[in-house]
Amino acid sequence: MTDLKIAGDVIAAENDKRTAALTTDYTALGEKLARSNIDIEAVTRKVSEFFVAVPSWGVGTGGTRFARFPGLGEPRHIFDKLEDCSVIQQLTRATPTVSLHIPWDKADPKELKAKGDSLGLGFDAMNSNTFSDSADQAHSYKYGSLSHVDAATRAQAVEHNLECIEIGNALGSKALTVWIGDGSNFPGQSNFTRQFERYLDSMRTIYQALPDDWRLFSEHKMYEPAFYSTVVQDWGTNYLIAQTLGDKAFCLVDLGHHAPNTNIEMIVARLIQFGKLGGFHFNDSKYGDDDLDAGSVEPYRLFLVFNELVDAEHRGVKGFHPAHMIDQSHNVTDPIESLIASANEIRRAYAQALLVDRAALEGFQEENDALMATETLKRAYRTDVEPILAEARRRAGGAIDPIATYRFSGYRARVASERPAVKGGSGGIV
Ligand SMILES: [Mn+2]
Repeated sequence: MTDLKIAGDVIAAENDKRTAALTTDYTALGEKLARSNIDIEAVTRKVSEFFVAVPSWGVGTGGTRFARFPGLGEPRHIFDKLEDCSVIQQLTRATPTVSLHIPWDKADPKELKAKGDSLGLGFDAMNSNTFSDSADQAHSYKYGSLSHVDAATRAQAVEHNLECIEIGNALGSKALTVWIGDGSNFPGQSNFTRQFERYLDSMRTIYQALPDDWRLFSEHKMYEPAFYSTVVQDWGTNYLIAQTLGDKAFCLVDLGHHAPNTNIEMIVARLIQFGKLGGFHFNDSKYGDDDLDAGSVEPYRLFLVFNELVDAEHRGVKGFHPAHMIDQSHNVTDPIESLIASANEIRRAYAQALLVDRAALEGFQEENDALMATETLKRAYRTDVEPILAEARRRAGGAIDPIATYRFSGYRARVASERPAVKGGSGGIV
C-alpha cells in the first residue's frame, strides 16, 4: 500500500472543480486534431507513458555562489527528500523515479529501497560527487578527481564511483552519471593531453565495474568550477569518451552546459545518429549554467530538442531509449512547485513534438520549401496541448491542476511544522 503524502480526497475534490471544463477542452482539441488526422487518444497515451526523473537535490532550496535563502519545511535528509519527490509524482504522475546523489543521499540501501517502495518511487541514474570534499576523505579534490595528477586521489575518486554503482545495484538503478569539476583556471596550469589520458584511464576502471545491464553517462560542461578549461568541456570530448569506453557508455546532455546560442537540438541529432545519446538533464538557461526551470526561458528550444527525439522515435532508431532527468536549482520558488511545473513543461514539449506532421515536413524539406517546413514545426508548437497533459494526469490518478492542488493541500505548511527551520544561509549550490 502506497504511503500517500497528499490525501486522495483532496485531489478528488480539486479535480471535481475542473473536470467539466477539462472535458469540454479535451473534446474540442480532439476535434481540432482530428481535422489534421491526429488521434488525440494516441497522443494522450504516449504522453502518459513519458516519464522524467526528479533529482533528489532539487527538492531542497538551491543557492548561488553568493548566498542561499532556505525555504520553509526544507527536507532534512534523503528520507524527507523522497517524501517531497513522492508529492510531485502523486500530483503529476510524470515522475515515478528519483535520481540520487552520493554522498549527499547516503543511507542504508535497504532503508532507501523500503522508503522508495512505500512511496511508490523507483530509483533512476546514480550520480557520483567528486567535485567537493567530504569530511572523512583522505585526498582533496581541490585540484581535480578522476584526472588528478596524483594516483592516490584518482584511485579514491574511482573507488567512490564504484561505491555508487554498488548502492545503485541494491536500489534497482541501471545507470551511473559521472560529472567532474576537473579543469584548470590558468593557461599552462594543466597539460590538456595528459589530463585527459588520466581521466580516460580512471573512467576505464569504472566502466569495467559496470554491470552488464547498466549504462554509464558522462556529462559535459564548458566551464565552472574551472574557468579556463574543463576536462569534459563539450559534446565532442564527451563523444570521444563514450566511443573510447565502449557500448555501455553514452553522452548525457545537460541543456545548461553549453555556450549561449549553441544549437543544442543539433547536438542531440548528431548523438542520436551515432548511437551515443544517453539522456538529458533538463533545465533552462539565459546565460550559462543557470539551472532555471525547464521551459521557463526558451520553451521553443525545448520543443526543438523533443522534435529530434520524436523524429528518432518515428524513424524507429534501434536501441533508442534516452534517460530523462531534471537538473535544476530552485532559489526563489517552492522547489516542489518548480519541479511540478518543469515535469509538465517537459511533457508539453513532448506532446507538441508528437503533433508535428512528419510526412509533410519531409516533403517540404525535399522541395526546399523552407518557409512551409518551419511553419510545420510552428503549427505543432502553437497548439495548446494543456488538455492532453491534464487528461493524462487525471486518468493516472494525478491532479488536473497540480500546482493549485498542491497549494490547496497545505503540504508545505504541514512539513514546515514537522521539520525544524534551517538556520543561516550558507553559500553554494546544494
Ligand atoms: Mn547536470
